[in-house]
Amino acid sequence: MPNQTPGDQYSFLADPEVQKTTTAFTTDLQERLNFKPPVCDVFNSPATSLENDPQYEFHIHPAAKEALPNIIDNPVQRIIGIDAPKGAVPRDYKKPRKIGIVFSGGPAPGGHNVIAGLFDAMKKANPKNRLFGFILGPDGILENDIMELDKEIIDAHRNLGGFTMIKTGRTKIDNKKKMTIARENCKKMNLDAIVVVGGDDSNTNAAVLAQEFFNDGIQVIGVPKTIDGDIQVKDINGKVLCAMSFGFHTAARAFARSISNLCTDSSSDVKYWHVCKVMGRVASHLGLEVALQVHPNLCMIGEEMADYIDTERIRKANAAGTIDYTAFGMTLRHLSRVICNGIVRRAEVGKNYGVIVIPEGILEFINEIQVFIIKLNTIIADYNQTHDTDFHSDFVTLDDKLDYLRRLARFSRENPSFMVWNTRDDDLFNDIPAFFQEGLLTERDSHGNFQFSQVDTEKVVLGLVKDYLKIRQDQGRYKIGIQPEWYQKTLKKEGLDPDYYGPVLFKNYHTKDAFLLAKDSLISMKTLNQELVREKVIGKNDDIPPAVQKVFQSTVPKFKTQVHFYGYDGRGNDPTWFDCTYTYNLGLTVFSLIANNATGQLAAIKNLEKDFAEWEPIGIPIAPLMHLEERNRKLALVLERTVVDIDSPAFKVVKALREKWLAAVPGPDEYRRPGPIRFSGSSVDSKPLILTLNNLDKNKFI
Ligand code: FBP
Repeated sequence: MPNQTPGDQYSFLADPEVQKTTTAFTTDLQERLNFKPPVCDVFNSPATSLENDPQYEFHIHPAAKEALPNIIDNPVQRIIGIDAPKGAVPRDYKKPRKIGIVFSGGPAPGGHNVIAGLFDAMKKANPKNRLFGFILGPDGILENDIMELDKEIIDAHRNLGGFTMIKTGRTKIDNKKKMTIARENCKKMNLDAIVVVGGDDSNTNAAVLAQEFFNDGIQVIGVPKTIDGDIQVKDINGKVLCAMSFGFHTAARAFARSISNLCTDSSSDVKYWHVCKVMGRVASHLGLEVALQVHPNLCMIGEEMADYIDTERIRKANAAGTIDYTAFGMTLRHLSRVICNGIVRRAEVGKNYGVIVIPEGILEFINEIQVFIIKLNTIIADYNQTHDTDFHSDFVTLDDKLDYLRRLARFSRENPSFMVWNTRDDDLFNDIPAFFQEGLLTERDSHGNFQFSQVDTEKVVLGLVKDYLKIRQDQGRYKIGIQPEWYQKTLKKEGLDPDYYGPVLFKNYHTKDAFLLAKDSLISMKTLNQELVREKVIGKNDDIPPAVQKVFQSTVPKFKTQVHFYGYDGRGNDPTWFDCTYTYNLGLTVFSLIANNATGQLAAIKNLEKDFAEWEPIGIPIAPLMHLEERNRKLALVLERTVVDIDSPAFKVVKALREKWLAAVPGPDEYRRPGPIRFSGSSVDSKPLILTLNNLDKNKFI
């Protein structure tokens, strides 16, 4: 067009309606930013102090006592309000402070509110207090990459998901050199305290830093973050101190909402099995919560697999006077059988569709995979140690890695004392699909953890399921059940007598009201033809009537799947009311701990499982929660992760309802619609369902 400048070309963007429609500052966003989470009553006081709560007991590991002497005897501390007039707030409490905060590990909804709560409490105590964020996780501490967090940036992130304000990272400050750099940088900045918002490994790091910085007077406070829900704290008598890490509720609600939509879609076009892998590196808490929220047809819980005992195998072994070690814990093959049985049973009532929930970390609980993971962890760590280089840089392709393993297997033949990788391991490993081999050989994270999110767990399980379904189909033991009315209608439409063909086609033709099941022997048009001729229903040279062909074809299952991964999307979700309020109060708790000179404590809110009015901010000592675990081939002191307790009410409820949710009976499915994440109003979904169930009287669940 003549005489048109590039600016003119887009002049329509100045139109107020276009601007209103395209602004990123939506009404929903404004509402979120303006939301003020309620605060626990103690925080309405002008200041707070700490009170020891001696009712809790911990089993203290001697290694923790030795490594963390200055913080091992920390008590559980309750935060209480001081009703002093403003001027009478203790001087120490309101002295000017500089505090640094770092996000560590995967994002979890609510992190920004920890910062907002801390900032508001700091400013309330003394407007001169200053807050700094380390950029990109612990790397920010090591590289002195830090930014001051002022009201403007904090206000722009209130109640929003992600860790976008200061980002995050997975670096660990795990050796003397890094520790010295961290100390120097914190001192250079004159920091009074640092706050580590992280999961089990990061809070382990927080405890180590608290010990290291103890004599420097730099306090360290941890905050329980992870969507995986595996930071839950109880004392040795089972008294709950922290029922759930933050971020879990939002992620579970987000996953459940999407999976519920799949249930609706799947039961509408009735042709797909949707296989949904749900995040959670090891523990299946997210899978369990999603199951309770959605009522999928099948849901696997890793912890249950580890506990599985094959009584039939044990019986056979006893009879033979031997011990069958494979009878303990579920094998991959057995897992695929359990899934297949569900699929086959639904097919028999005409339901050739459904939804399966598989936790990301399920393979961790499968015996044979666990063995591979441990062996490969050892091999990789040994290689790195011996060669002072990196296994993954030296063996770039899968073939290179397999070749190295083969050499180890050969070595073991010549040196029987080398047992880490023998020829049997090598043969078994070579039997599994290449993508899974690759997954098992992926780089471990900086904490030495196997990265389950990098493995196509669902593909591994599905591959086996498909193979077994094919076997059952070939044996004639996987059929789609036919509605009797439809059968009658289809044959009559062609002028055929249903009762003439029925007994030849179906094994249960005369069972009243049952879905009709084709005989096992009918597995192809050819076998159908043979059967009809043998039973003299058609002549040798006759064609099978089209209506009979149509009926037969409808009994042949097509196992069509759609695979989904629910992880990063839920992790980035804007927090629910529960997580917004939880994290804001965690931020306030962090400041109370710091202002009252605590260090080596985990900020927490007790009674999360109860109504908000009963929530109680506390500090939990981190050191007594540590135990020894093998990491990178060495025993390391780490914060103990909580996995799903298969004796818990929540698990027992899922177990008891599984058969109902499978819905392998005529009639509708049992799906539950958890609805969208709402920011107001109260419902049973306002907090994790597992918290509500696990808070019920356990005696009812025996
Ligand atoms: P955190 O324990 O650090 O909170 O991370 C949990 C998690 O979201 C897991 O569920 C998942 O396996 C893992 O992070 C994915 O890690 P990455 O972000 O490095 O891919």
